[in-house]
Amino acid sequence: MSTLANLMPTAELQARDAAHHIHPFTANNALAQKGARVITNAEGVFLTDSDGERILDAMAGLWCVNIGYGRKELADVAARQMNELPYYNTFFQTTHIPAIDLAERLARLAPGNLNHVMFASGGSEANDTNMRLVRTYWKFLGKPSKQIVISRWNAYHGSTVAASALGGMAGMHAQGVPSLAGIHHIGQPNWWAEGGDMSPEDFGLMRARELETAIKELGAENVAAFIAEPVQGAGGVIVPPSTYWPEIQRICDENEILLIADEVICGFGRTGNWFGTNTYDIRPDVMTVAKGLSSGYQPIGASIVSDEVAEVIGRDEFNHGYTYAGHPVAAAVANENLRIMEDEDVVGHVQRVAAPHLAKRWAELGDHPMVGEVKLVGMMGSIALTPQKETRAKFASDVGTIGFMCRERCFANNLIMRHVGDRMIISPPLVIQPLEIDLLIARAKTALDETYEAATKQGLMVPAA
Ligand code: PXG
Repeated sequence: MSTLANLMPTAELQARDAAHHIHPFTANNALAQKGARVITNAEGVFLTDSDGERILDAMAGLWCVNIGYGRKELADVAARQMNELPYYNTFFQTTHIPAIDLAERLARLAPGNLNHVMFASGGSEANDTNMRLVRTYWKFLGKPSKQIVISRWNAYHGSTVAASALGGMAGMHAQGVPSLAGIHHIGQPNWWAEGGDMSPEDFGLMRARELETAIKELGAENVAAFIAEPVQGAGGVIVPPSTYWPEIQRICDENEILLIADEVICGFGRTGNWFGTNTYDIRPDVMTVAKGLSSGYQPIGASIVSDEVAEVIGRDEFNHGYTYAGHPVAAAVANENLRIMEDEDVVGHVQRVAAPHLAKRWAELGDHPMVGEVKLVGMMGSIALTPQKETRAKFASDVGTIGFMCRERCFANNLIMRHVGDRMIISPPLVIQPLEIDLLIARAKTALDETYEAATKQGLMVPAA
């Protein structure tokens, strides 16, 4: 296998990285001391680092490399498109073939009447678009007071100013997010952490009805939309109780509120169907997509909107757009990625092979002494670490202490499994094969055993008071 980058000693690459490169969501000074792991190439579900270690990537990059690494077709399409038309915009009465092809394909794949696509370069940008789009929709309809977008605590909708305000990550709100007027948050359907003595079903209903209460308090005449991920991803793969989505749909329908499904993670097969919207039988007016759209091979995102929303937004000029919206190279690569997904029936592979095998093996982790809740929808899963599963106890140590320890043990065992607080999460490439799933589980068990041993030795297996 050819390697382009690891001609230099790892320590030297790390030193140069530390000297000039600021990493996202990272305490950079601490990382500089330790040195970042240098990833040099990848194939299938495996990454290779600059020391030649092969790492099983159970996060598909950042929830995005759905068809796996090393698909030459995508590189070929990118090169061809670069030679033919490397760039042109679609602002001023022009268009190009990759944007036409991709918009048409997305309209065919997206559920229901979601037939119109506005492009962006990623999920954050697409959610910024959505924020302005739903407000402009109501303005064009003669209801300009409908401006508030309701979201949820512990939601992730991106890192731009609007998207981070829309999201519900406390750590992000604490850092430079202005309190954008017109965003309101309600609780999340996280039964394990917040459900108390309620049954998951009752808790799901209660959390959904917080939307109804919020709409009543704010006035339906002031609310533009509700935005949510079908399954919260970055929040820790929080799978909502079965009662949650039907109730949310009812409330949106009865109150003339647009529903925005943020499918940036759930889209393109992740939940076992083309969209999370299919899995939960949701009828959104707007869908945010990115990540799996191109399997991460190019930066691209989009808002996919209903016939009705598109008609209204088309009544006048919508003063919005990004230079790279529908970039021809990104669009061509996304289109080829989706062609492969369709021709190779990747969603069928998930339904028939990968998800059933992963479900069986992932459930085994529930036998581990420090694993509580075990959740999996299609190919996104989580386990809650706990010092006492019967009581769903949190650890006495700071949130994330044990999760971080476990992630470090995964990393040391050549498995990429993330932690969110004290939950461990996975989202492997959809093309993963059963033997690779077995390896994933074996490494996860080793990492859990090592974490348990260390936590016990350090006296950390203690429930919070
Ligand atoms: N919506 C959702 C649901 C996402 O998961 C975005 C929007 C923003 O997309 P872009 O392409 O602008 O990043 C995301 C992104 C993590 C992590 O730590 C998750 C994301 C991004 C970065 C880190 O799990 N999701």
